[in-house]
Amino acid sequence: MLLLLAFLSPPPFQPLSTVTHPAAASPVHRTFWLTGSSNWGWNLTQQIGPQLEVYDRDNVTLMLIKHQFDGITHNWFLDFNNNFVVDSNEQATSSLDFSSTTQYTNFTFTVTVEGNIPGTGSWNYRCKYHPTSMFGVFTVVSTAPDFAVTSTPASLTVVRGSSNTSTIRAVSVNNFMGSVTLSTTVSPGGGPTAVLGLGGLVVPAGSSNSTGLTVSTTASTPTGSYTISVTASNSTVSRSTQVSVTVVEAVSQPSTPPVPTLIFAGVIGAGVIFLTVAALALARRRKRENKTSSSP
Ligand SMILES: [Cu+2]
Repeated sequence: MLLLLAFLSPPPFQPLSTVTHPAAASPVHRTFWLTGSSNWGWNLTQQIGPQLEVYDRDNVTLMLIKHQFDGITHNWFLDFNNNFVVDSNEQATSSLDFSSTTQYTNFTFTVTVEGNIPGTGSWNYRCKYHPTSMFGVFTVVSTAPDFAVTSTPASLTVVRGSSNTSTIRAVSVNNFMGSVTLSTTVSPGGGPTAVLGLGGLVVPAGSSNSTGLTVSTTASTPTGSYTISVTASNSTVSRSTQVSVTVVEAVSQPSTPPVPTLIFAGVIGAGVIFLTVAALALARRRKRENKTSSSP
């Protein structure tokens, strides 16, 4: 009875975390620990197993063991064409059969893109004997020098008749070092114009460089949404970023009439004359009062 219950509910087992997020783009030895169960999948995940992530040329070791409540033999493999069976080109990624509940079976292979792995990307790993209940995702990340392009901000609002700017940045990926040329396209046509501050950027290894993208409109540019694609390319690679542009109607503001300089000068002049006359009149009156009071 107890044994039956153990099969009906997942056994008290803590799934091992086997996901790695590789930081270095150089070959690394990575070890993943996987416990197989035909009923509960890899590491008792029940559905999709742990995601395994590696870089091209990494040395990968799988530590494979059978779960204690599982009575069947397993075998780990990469199913590149997703047909649930080990094909000839998948043999190199197929482990030995394992059925021990106490001793790990050690399977080591070196990931080589276009060698034993068809390319960078993701594939399902499976158990050769239980391919539908025991599977997960195996991801191979490229180590090839590359670059990315970003736009900050990625969306701009431009008031009709004015302009706005975004910063375009080319970023080194996997230690890429070199120069890239920049180009822009605006769609649909007939909208704003896009002008880059520089026609190309030098990208230092492990760093980035940027230039400004000025998006200009005239009073007659149709309002609406536009997409500006900025493409950075060298002889082998092209990477793009998009800037969403919304051209809006200029908000009509209440016009403030200009104050003519003449009126302004006239008012000041009149004030000066008034004050002068008033001061003279006051002085004359004081003099007269003084005369009156001083007479015997
Ligand atoms: Cu299996």
